[in-house]
This record gives sequence, structure tokens and C-alpha cells, in this order.
Amino acid sequence: MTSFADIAPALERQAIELPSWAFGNSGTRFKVFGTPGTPRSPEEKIADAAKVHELTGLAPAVALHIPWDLVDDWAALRAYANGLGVELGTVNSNTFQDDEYKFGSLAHSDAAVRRKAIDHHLRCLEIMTATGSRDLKIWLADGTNYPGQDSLRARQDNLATSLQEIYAQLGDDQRLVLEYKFFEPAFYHTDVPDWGTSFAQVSALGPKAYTCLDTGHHAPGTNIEFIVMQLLRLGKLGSFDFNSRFYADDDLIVGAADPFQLFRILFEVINGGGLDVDSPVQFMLDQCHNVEDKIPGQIRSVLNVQEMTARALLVDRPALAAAQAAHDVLGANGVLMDAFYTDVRPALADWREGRGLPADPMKAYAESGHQEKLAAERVGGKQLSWSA
Ligand code: RM4
Ligand code: MN
Repeated sequence: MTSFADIAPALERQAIELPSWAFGNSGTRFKVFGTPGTPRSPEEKIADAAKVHELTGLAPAVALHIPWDLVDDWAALRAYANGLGVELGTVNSNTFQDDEYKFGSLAHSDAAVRRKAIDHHLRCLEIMTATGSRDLKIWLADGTNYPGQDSLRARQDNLATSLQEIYAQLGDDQRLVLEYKFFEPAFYHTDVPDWGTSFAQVSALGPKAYTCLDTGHHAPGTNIEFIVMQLLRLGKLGSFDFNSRFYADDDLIVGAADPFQLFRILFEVINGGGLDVDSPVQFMLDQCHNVEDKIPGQIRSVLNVQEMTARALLVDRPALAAAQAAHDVLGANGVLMDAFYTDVRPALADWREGRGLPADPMKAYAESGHQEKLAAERVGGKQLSWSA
């Protein structure tokens, strides 16, 4: 049996970046509802992320989205974040909101549009140098809606050339991670639809380029943990965007729709060394909180990841290996399920208390009056949304 003491060092290493946009208002294409206390500036988003870290000890960095989080003084923003106990993390580029990007960005057929998109990424790299961020995460809305609309092959070649130019400007300690998504906003084809395309593109770039796996970006029924295993095996799993979905790219709280899937993913992460000291895997959330409060939504999210990580670490690996070697199909499956059904919440509450953290961060937040304080303080100004 694996005990909780055995897994504590690995749990200690767990760090999950929070997306700044999770703290802004968000919604569907039908309506975005405002919430009292919503941030009105990048600083206020960072303060909210820092609160999540303060109560959980799990979220030491905040990912930025450019231009949503543009400020004049990056050194000042970095100092502000550090003062609150968090770092500035992954910089997410945005080439999907300007009119010029109607037919794509890095894969566009027109060199002038590609130039604009490449320059945006070069600007992101400059920002990263000022913020101390390691990763440039690229997600593209590029694709087409109708067969024949554009050349699939030419677009793939354009993408490769554009990425090369960005990659060439990476600093020694900087990385590029390329995210894939099988559909939306384009519906016939997406220029980076799947892990294989991302893998082919980043492999052609070099050792500082990796794939980003967003858990919501697969067709229903996809065996995501297999992809996790394969990318780790190939040394190209750079980061996760965690969230959960029932139907499409729902961006709901990670582990809410299918905790067992999250467990299976984390089991493969651990098997592949993704939680080791020198792991290249950056854990991040990519979520929106449309109807629930955002700070507790993020607290719940990081706790869900921690709970499923603990369960996946608890798998009795010698017993599993023995059952697998004996082709004991049900025995092997039983070893995995025993770990999955272990309630780790009391042990994690003790773990937190041992670190001076609240045993129950959700309760501590609710009882702190912080949400009410933010609602009273943050009056006037424009509440930010996930798209601004
Ligand atoms: C995209 C993708 C990106 C995220 C944006 C907001 O669907 O998942 O990672 O930055 O949404
Ligand atoms: Mn994502």
C-alpha cells in the first residue's frame, strides 16, 4: 500500500497557474452577466489570483493574455504580483479579435496579415522578458468553414514559416507551446486541430517548442490520457490547460464533469514523469466562471486537481505491475479503482494545516467576508470580461 506520507513530496511540488481571464466576467454568446466585485484592471485580477494561492498554496503564478492584460509598466506589474506572493506566468497571445484576422492569422494566405500576427507574438516575447515569463502559449482561431475555401496544405506551410520566425526570437530560457483544438471558431477545418499536428509543427521548430493540451479541445469520447502518455513519451508535453466539458469547449471547472477522467489523466502524467522535479509540464487552468463566483471557482478547481493528483499518486504501483504481468485484467483494474475511490480530502486538510493553510479553503474564503469586501470596494470603473 502506498501511504499519504509517501506521496507528500510529490504533492509539495504541485503548482497550477491561474488564467487572469478566469477572474473577469464571461458568458455564452447570448449574455455575459456582471458580478459585484469583478476586477477592473490587470492588477485586480492578479490580486484575486493571489487570494487563491494564499488559501490553497497551489497557485503561485498567473497567466496573462495579451492584449487583454496590457499595461504600460511591466516591471511595476511584476513587482505588484511578487508583493502579493505570486509570479507572472505564461503569456497567451491573441490573434483572434482584430478584423484583419477574419480568415486567420499565422496561417493566413496573405503575407501582410501573417506579418501582423508574427509581430504580435514578437511583442509578447518582449513582454515575457519584462515579466520573467518562461512560456509563450499560442492558440490560433485559424481555419476554414467550407471545403475548398482555402488550401489546407498552403496554410500548414504558412503556419510553419510563421512559427519559425517566432521561435527564432525565443530567449535561452523561453519556450513556445502550441495548443490544438479540433473545431471552433472554424467549423470545417482548424489549422492546428489535434496533438499530431501540434507535435509535427513543434518538432520541426526545435527543443524549445512543445505541445499544449487543453482538456476541453477534443472530440467526445477521445482517450485524452493516451495522448498525455504519448506526448510525455515523445518529450513534447509542455503544458496543460485544465478545464472540463460536457459537450464542446465548455471551459467549466476542471474535474467537475468527469473526475475519473481527470484521475486517469493525472495517473498518466505521473507515470510519464510529468510531476518529477525536472518535468517540462506546466499545469495551468483555462476556465471561465459564468454563473458561479470566480475566486471560489478557482479555489475549487485547484483543489480538484490536487485531489485527483493525490489519488493518482496513491495507486499501488507494485501491485499494479504484478497484476499486469500476470494478465490479471480485473485485478489490475481493481488496483486503479481502489486508488480512485480513496477519499483523500481529510488527509489533504491535514496536509494544509501542517503548512499554515486553512483546512477547508472554500469555507475559509466564504467566512472571510472577502467577496463582500471586494463588492463594496470595486465600484465604478469598467468590469473586465474574458475578452477585454
Ligand atoms: C481558447 C484557448 C486558449 C485560451 C482562449 C481564451 O479557446 O483555449 O487557450 O487562451 O480560448
Ligand atoms: Mn486553452
